[in-house]
Amino acid sequence: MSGVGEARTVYRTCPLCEATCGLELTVRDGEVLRIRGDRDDVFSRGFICPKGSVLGQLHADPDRLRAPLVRRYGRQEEVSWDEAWRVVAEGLGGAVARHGRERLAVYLGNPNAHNLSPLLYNRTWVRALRTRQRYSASSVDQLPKQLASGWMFGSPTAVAVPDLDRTDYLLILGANPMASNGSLCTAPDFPGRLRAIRGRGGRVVVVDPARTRTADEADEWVAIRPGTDALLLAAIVRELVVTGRADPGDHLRAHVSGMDDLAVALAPFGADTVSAATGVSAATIRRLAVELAEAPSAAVYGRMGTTTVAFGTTASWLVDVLNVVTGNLDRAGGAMFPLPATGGPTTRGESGRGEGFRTGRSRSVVRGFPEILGEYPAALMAEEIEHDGGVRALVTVAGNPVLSTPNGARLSAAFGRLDFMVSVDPYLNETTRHADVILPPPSHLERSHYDLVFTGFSVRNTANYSPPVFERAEGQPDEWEILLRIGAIVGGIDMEPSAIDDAVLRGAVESMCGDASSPVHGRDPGEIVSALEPRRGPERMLDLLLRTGPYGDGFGASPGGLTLAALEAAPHGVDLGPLQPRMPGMLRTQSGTIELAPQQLLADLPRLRALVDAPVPPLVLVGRRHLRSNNSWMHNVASLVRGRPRCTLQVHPDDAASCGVRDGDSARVASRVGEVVARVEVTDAVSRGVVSLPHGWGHDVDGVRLGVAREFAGVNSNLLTDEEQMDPLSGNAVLNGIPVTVAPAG
Ligand SMILES: Nc1nc2c(c(=O)[nH]1)N[C@H]1C(S)=C(S)[C@@H](COP(=O)(O)OP(=O)(O)OC[C@H]3O[C@@H](n4cnc5c(=O)[nH]c(N)nc54)[C@H](O)[C@@H]3O)O[C@H]1N2
Ligand SMILES: Nc1nc2c(c(=O)[nH]1)N[C@H]1C(S)=C(S)[C@@H](COP(=O)(O)OP(=O)(O)OC[C@H]3O[C@@H](n4cnc5c(=O)[nH]c(N)nc54)[C@H](O)[C@@H]3O)O[C@H]1N2
Ligand code: SF4
Ligand SMILES: [Mo]
Repeated sequence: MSGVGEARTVYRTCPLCEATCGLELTVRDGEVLRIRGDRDDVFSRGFICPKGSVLGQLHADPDRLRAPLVRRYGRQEEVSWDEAWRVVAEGLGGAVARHGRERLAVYLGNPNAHNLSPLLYNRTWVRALRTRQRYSASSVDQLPKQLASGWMFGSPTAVAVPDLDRTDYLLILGANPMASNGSLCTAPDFPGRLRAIRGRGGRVVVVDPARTRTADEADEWVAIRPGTDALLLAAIVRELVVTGRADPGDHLRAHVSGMDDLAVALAPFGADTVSAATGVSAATIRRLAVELAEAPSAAVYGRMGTTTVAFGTTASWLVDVLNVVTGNLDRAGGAMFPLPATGGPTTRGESGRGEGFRTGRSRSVVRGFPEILGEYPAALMAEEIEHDGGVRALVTVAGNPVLSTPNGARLSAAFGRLDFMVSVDPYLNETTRHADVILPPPSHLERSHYDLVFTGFSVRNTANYSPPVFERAEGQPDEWEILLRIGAIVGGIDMEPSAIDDAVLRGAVESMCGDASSPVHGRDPGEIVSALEPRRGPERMLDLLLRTGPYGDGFGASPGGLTLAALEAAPHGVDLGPLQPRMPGMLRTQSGTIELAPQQLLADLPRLRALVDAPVPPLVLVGRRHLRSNNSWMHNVASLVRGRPRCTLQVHPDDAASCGVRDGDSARVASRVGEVVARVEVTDAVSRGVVSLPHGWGHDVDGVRLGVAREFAGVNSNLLTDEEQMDPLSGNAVLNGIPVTVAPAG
């Protein structure tokens, strides 16, 4: 450690969103003096957004918990770690002993995906709980995309991303990367990469019910009625089929199955048929089909607006069908598959074929909904708690479902009735206020970082490791140690986290040594374990994955290959080059083909056809994001929330007039499940019949410890979203297109 007063410069990947920007931090004595974009970062080249520069404020936030809290007589009080563990053992262990494991639930929130500890150890500790009551933010987000990918390509991790830096034509549906910086498409400086498409003569088209900043930057904005993208996409695909333009291309033709079935199944979705329901003219639909077919290269990219709707899986499937039938899947400038340095399900095992993707190994108790990816939909959590014999104990890790999942009021009430709840979280917020024990993780600057997830969704293959900036405070365990200890307590495993880590590592090495596709196949596991000395914890696991990954040194098999040591010596990251074609080797379907017409999706098409004639609600609610906000949990940083209020209800001028509300008024917004009073912003940036409210707000509830956020409280849009509304294929919540009424408040 440097002496008093000495400033030092360190480099670090931002852990806040999927863009994974490189940051340059100037720090002194446990304090951050300045953060700016790292100009030498191999991927982000100096780009930074306003959130990336507040890691110092988050670290120093007096409301950030630095010691565990235990509820005593209705109040959460600071206690020592030893005391907290005693209460967890008694409370959680006791609840499981009394009620059984199936009445213990787990909810994993979004920051898990940005954090090495849970990414490497969730499987271990969650499995030790031996409960099927598992939930996560996936089912209020990207789950439909993963399900569609699972059925088409055989693996839910096989998500095609637009090859942003080389494409000539980008069709964006339901994403606003100018605010979100991109999702399932890791691209630091997404704005710059978008402008570059147009700069090189390409074209960008945005399909969105709102004229977003991204739509403003595009060549064309196509206003669509919320929830109808699947119809639009089906009509574009059908148009290509009937005009004889549908062709996967020379590179892919032999690896595609189901073209004929697809053509028959989409026959009912003519451009004229879907036009009124989507609000997109038949001429526009036909033109988009021609443009996509004729562009030298093109990529179709769908995000939140296409997944968090009643046809989320169908729309996600059709996005990739469109990429295939325009000949753009798996080729430069099209939609491609990254090859992450740590490998994954599509790099291991037999090449080009697999077991396919299965769901439904268990069913939720109340609605009998099938498990997908080992989880039930987050929208079912309340009902699974409320019934007799329901969930009695809960562990949340890095999640705030009261603000992020539908019908937050019902869920909050259900949480209040639990026997015991543990939250691993740095804040006492709308969700964790229900916890009997809150276990705080180290700050984002006290832990190491590597993007295990987002390198799998990245527009360029790169690898970048960041060591902790600051040492953890005395007594503060690392997050993986917290998680493994919870698993051990509930699982009745009498082992320290370090010993569990040893066992998990040993198991992983043994399985690799027995896997014919691994570079260490046939080697002595003991030799590999020794070669990883003296590393422990996430670093040791990461080194193992890197060295056995597609660019790895294979523990000597490929001298000069990637290791964690090589990344430690490269603080600005290692560039592994542009995306490369990966078909057909990455397929894991049973057929060994890209399945264009999965049975489950075809069987559901009559429901989509019925949407054509369904009554149209006069006013529906959609969500939006703002660059200075990040889901629910960064509103306690003053520099991000000051200024113009951001939690406003955007209303089209015509709708404002017919509802009798004016700009700046308070309006009562009501849905089937609840109501909120929000400040009105009249703007023609939303289409007629659509109102928009951001999520993640509503911090003025009793018992939260968020001094700043409380002042800029806003309202919780998930008091309006409806837990009964879901995509029936994936169980994903419908967060866009909620029927609402708007009236002057009071
Ligand atoms: N600044 C900031 N960045 C973030 C986040 C954040 O909260 N703030 N959150 C991060 C997370 S967790 C995620 S998943 C990503 C999400 O990243 P994006 O997917 O880019 O998310 P949004 O900005 O919500 O954009 C969704 C868009 O869909 C539109 N929309 C709504 N309904 C429909 C519809 O039916 N059809 C179509 N075509 N469009 C529709 C909305 O108007 C909105 O413009 O952002 C990440 N980045
Ligand atoms: N209406 C509507 N609802 C939405 C959305 C929408 O567009 N509209 N978007 C959805 C999407 S895409 C997502 S991803 C979800 C997010 O849903 P959640 O993941 O449930 O919610 P977040 O707001 O991300 O809450 C993150 C929690 O993690 C804590 N945290 C932050 N960093 C760490 C860490 O390093 N370790 C630990 N242990 N905890 C940490 C924070 O304090 C906070 O409590 O919201 C969804 N909800
Ligand atoms: S765009 Fe995302 S990764 Fe980059 S600085 Fe902002 S929050 Fe961090
Ligand atoms: Mo998300």
